[in-house]
Amino acid sequence: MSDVVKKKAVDRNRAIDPAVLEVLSRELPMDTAYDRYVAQQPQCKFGDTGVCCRICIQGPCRITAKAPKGICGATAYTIVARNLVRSAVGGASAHSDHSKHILLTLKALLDGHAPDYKIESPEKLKALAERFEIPAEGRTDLEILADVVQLGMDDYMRMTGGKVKWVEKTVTPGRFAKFNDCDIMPTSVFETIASAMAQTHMGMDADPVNLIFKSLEAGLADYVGMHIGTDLSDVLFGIPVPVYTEANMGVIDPAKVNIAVHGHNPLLSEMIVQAARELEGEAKAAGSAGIQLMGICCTGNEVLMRQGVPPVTNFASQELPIMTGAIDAMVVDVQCIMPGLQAVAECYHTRIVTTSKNAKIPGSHYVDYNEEKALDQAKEVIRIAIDAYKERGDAECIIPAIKNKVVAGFSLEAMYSLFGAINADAPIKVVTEALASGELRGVVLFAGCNNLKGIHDENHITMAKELAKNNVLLLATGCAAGSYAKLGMLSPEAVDLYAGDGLKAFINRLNDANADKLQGKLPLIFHMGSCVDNTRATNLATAIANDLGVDIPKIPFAASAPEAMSEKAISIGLWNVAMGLPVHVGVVPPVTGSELVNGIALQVAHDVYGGYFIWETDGKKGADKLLEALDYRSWKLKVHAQTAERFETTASAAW
Ligand code: BF8
Ligand code: SF4
Repeated sequence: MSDVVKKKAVDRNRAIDPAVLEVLSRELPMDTAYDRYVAQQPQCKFGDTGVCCRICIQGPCRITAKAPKGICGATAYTIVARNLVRSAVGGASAHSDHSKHILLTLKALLDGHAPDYKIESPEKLKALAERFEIPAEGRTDLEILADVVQLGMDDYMRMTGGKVKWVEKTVTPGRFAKFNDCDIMPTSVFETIASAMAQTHMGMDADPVNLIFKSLEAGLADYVGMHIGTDLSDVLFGIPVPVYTEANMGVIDPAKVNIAVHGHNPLLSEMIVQAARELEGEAKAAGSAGIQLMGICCTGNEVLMRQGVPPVTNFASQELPIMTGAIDAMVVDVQCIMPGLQAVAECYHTRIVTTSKNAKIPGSHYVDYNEEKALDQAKEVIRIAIDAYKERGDAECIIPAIKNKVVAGFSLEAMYSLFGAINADAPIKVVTEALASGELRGVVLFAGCNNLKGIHDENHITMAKELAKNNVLLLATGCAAGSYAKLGMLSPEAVDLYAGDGLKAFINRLNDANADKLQGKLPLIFHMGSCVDNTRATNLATAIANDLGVDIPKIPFAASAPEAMSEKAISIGLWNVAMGLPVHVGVVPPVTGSELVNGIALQVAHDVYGGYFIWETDGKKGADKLLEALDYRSWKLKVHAQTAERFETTASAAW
């Protein structure tokens, strides 16, 4: 092996997942994200710190000591803040576009144009009716649904005369007042997206503080989009309940037709699950042992938590399953789909099937997804995979024999059901009492992506082990959940291996109380779903705060995106800060080029919202900083509670 090849092989070893490392250790026919990361080094410092402006085509203007202003006179703080707003808008647009499709599918269902879909969960529909004070008594599900869909459409399209209901009805009274006081409540999702783009046009807002408030408004628009997506997906496909399965590349079965579903939107992938069951016979007639479905990224999370489909890998390694030679089709919908997939697939017999008119890849097979013929299209996709399987014939497949047990599907309703087995009258008290007694040191949500600026999966795993050892109740969504699934952290065995005594006692109490309901024991980390489902965790924080009679900034609850990558992670981070949570990010985002903007994110936000960002790239240090934040809140909570008791007053609203 030449020196050049040797150096490359070492450099691209940026992962801790043994299945990923096994594939990367081979001589591969095509580059992967790991190679391209190396090829991109060194990355541009102006972009990296946020001081590159390309908003008008006099630019790019880059801020340096020698040239501290853009051609128009914009300084670093304006440029950094404007870029931040536009990233938040990118995230909010992605989530809300996803959820808009769910909303429109329900509208089509009401209009009789979505024959393959139905209301899978009338109980979720009724819960939404109750939340929004929509009359349910004596009305059919479709009548109630019509009102819920209208409410969702209003929250997307209102131009004036009110603010988004999905925020008003799902946050604490304190948060609602705060968002109104700061004037960051969106009128509607589309209004915020349009006005934020206008506000950041050349020659518009130059005030960094005003821009940062707009980024938080964009964050709340993101929250609305996500929340609608979660709620309506539950109505359409069911509320997730615990499922037991496996994850990682060992789930690929060379004897079967292997189909990976990838992206975010469950509309088609749910149909593919159904079609796969119906076409099992055709797959067998083609000489295979059947159909093996598997998931990648958040579509993977969606079909994992509702259908038990095993996740094969997460974001950074999405190209590698194809390199086993055994993937017959990879069906993609929207978001986080690397364009590089097609070039890899072309080295094999694998078909990349794109299915969304706003996410096409040159050279891929395109199916123009349409809710009127969804099931037929899902069957078309499966037949494409069966044809590819036939083409595969006896070609060699090299599959890492690595898979781990997974327990997933912990919607908030599923969590309440677990808690309810201990305290049927007030399920949330199972958590708040464990927090008050010190059995649990806090609650942390792990969300977000992979980012090859770090070692793939390393921060996710390091931080989770550290926090579990310190008795923090752990929740996960998105590709964080993907890391935990494939590396064995969503298994009951991980409780014995990594949980501290308090966390172990807490989980075991739930195990004992729910033994008759569960197929097995509970996992170390509770998988709450895809990225769009982050609001499930926030709803838990809201319930904890309401139960304790305080606002969210007082509770020992935090969020972390140990390997954040996408604009969606930025918008999620922003609304989590506005919600009052400490938010750790394991990759430094492009805001450090302005001390003022960076200072607001790290410190000033705390004074206004009680939430703030922590940038820390080292996983162990990141975990320590979160523990410190949780402990500070627990200590203050105790002081507040004691003071309130002693002076017979309500807990103070300040933090
Ligand atoms: O929405 S976690 S890499 S797949 S952006 Fe993408 Fe990030 Fe994964 Fe899910 Ni979320
Ligand atoms: Fe340069 Fe101003 Fe144009 Fe940005 S908006 S590219 S800083 S001239």
